[in-house]
Amino acid sequence: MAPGRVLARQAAGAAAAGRHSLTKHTPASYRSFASISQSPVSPARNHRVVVVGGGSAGLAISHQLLRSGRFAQDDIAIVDPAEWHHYQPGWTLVGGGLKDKEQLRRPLASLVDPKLKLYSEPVSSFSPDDNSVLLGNGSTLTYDQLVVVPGIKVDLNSIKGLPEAVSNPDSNVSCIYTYETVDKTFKTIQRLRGGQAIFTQPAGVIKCAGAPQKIMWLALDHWKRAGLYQPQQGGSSSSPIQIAFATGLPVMFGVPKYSAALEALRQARGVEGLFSHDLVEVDGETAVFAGPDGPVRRRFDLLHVVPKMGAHAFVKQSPLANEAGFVDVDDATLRHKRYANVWSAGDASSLPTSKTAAAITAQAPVLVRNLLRALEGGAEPHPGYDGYTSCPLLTEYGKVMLAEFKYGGVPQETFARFGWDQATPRRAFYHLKKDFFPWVYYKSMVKGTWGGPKGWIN
Ligand code: UQ1
Repeated sequence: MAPGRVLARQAAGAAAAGRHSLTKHTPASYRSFASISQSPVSPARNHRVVVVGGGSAGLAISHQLLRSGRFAQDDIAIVDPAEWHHYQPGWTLVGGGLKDKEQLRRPLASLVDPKLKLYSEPVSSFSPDDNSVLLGNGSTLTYDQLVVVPGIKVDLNSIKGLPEAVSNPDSNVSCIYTYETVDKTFKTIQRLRGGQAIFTQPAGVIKCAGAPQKIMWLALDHWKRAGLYQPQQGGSSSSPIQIAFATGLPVMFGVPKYSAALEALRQARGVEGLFSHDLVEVDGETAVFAGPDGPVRRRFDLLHVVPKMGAHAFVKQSPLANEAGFVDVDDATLRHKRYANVWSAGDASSLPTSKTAAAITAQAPVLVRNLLRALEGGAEPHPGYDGYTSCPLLTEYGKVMLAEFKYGGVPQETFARFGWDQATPRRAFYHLKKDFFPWVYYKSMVKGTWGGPKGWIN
């Protein structure tokens, strides 16, 4: 997961934050400026590095590049139309009533060093053969090196009936994956007094693959404390609330070690598992799934939906994309497989690992090192990324299972040195997730000085 991708542009407002000129030129006004400078077409602005995306990856990478000391004013540009940058890993905590969503966002412009040039514009298209990027206002940027990190799109429209259901304040349907809908989740959890609760996870790639069940574990704990949930004993269902986890996957989690621990929790806590059930429609108070043997309809009293996600159209339709629409980079060097001066990381990339901010702490230094080598004369990139990613899985209020792993689903646990098995949920990990990570993120990670499990860098 990575924050900062609310691409719907809002009024300029706080984005100005004093340091950058975010004045937007319409194509027409741009042409009139161009004609004053007697140029028939919009002049291209050249930057040594153009970074597309001001999310976790974009900010960490641009500031790490800047801190190398090898760049002058405006050598590096960031392109992102978003007014706000969001700490999205905190949205599960908002859904569980532990944080306010407003606390987790900052004006994007306030996070961008004044030595970087911020273009508050969407990208229209990439022309990697010409080393150029066309912006939504009709202007063109050219570059020596391009970093493509715009994240992925959370697609509420991928589920029939979902946009209407989540935006209806009276329905008990919500989603922690968008800023607009994240705070509805806790309201629905608080007002449910009985009946069937269903939490879904789609088939296909999503960011933070653990979040769909994190919110379920918090809800379960909330209802348990309120006396509304008891695990079913021997098939009896005296519990006022019943809980089902309906996932498009055949298992609880993609990494066998943590999947086994989560499956044991599911059984011990009496949660019904609907595996290989992919939500396709919300029809009033009925959820419709593509099940293993055909359509399955289940009535619900509360529904938490995780919709499908995928590449932004401007990436998918570009020469940079692979078949699935992700930026087609080498798994270890993060360099594009066909364009030697193009790089990617984070959610938009093809890297076959779980999409999280933790992954970016390991990816960014590798990308930066290799890009700097390329700028200096093309030494072969270093295959330094091993797929590290992490999912701090909230299993109840006060406990987190800190899943950490690399390519191949192989555990790589930072706290093994204390003799801890990280499949066991712990209070210390809860405080890392709830207090330390949000703090270090804005204090350090977006400024390019946080290396995740490696601690402070630069
Ligand atoms: C991390 O650095 C980080 O970013 C601030 C997270 O937040 C989203 C994480 O979830 C994790 C696991 C890390 C990795 C750092 C350590 C110390 C394990």
